[in-house]
Amino acid sequence: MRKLKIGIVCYPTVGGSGIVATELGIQMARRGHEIHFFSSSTPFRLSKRCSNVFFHQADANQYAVFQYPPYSLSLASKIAEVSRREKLDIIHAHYAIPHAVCAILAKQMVSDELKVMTTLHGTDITTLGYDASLHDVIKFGIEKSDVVTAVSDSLIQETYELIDPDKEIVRVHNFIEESFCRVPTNLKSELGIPLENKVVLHISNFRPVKRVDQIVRTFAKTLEQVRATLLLVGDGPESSSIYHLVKDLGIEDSVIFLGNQESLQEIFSVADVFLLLSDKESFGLVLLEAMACGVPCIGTSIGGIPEVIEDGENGFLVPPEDINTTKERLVKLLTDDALHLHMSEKSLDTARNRFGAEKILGEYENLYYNLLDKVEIV
Ligand code: GMT
Repeated sequence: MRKLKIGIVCYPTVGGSGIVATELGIQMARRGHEIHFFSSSTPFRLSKRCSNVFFHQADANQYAVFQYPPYSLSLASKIAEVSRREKLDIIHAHYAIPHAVCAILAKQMVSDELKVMTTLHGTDITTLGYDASLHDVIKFGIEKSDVVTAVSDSLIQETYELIDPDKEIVRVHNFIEESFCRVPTNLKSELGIPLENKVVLHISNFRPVKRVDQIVRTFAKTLEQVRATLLLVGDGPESSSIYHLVKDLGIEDSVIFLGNQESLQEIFSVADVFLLLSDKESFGLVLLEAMACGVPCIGTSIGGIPEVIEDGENGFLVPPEDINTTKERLVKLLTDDALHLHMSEKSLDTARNRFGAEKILGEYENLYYNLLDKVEIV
């Protein structure tokens, strides 16, 4: 089969959609395809040089006449220029706006032969989709893409409910690489966590939707029954209020704020349980990362989380806002060693067998080739 030339458009910052797009590109390059990333700066996780991988930066033009620099136009122009010069086959846009729309514009500038695949990640629908002023442009981005995927069945359903596009949407779950696994580490003693303490972990961008307040409140109640430390990783709009909540609850000695971190495998490797109590979550890539390190998860039974956590098998699902049930499940998992071992093994199995990179990359690769069906494949 002919190797493909694929453009990947994504956000560069720490965040699920950018991470998935970057890992996908790197893995496709390892499969021999030529990958061209388009973003406003080098995507987080694309730090090392990889063969077959190119990066094209789109800069917003700063002219006095523009009250707001038109980044989307610069991005579309960059995609068109590189697609023409490098003869790209496909542009794979991650996130509906502006990326899908920029890719469609670039296609119109270049040729109909250039195919556009769009992957919906979550907030592009579940948050922006509620904004009436963006509804039509999101719908346009979906309908004019040659193929559209979404990272969970739940997100597909929500897209039809909110946007009602006249377009088939294919589910391609997020994936985790084999190499993402538990590693030996001294982190627990480095952080001064007593060895007998259990470690509860949460990682996110600290946006309101992540409900980090619920995590802190649940943990405070758990401390009445279990000796434990809460590790909070990430940074975002809620960070300060969470810090104040921890103080108000008088649990500062049991909570460690690590901010944004790069070596996540080490952090997962000291955790006993991972908590994700979001209000909205189309998938929860971080759950897969935890599971791949053998860490059972407790998550809210919303969005795509139930497609990852099987209640009572590889973790627990809890109703949103139900701190008592969440605390009960957390205490059980932290104190019942046999249950913990069972769920840890099931978590590893879920990460490797249901969401392993090989399987999911194959699904993307098939979609790429199907898209180019009419193009001669040699
Ligand atoms: O809110 C985030 O976690 C960031 C957001 C993004 O767009 O980068 O993540 C979304 O995409 C991830 C990758 O597909 C999913 O795992 C997250 O569940 C999804 N976030 C939400 O739906 C809130």
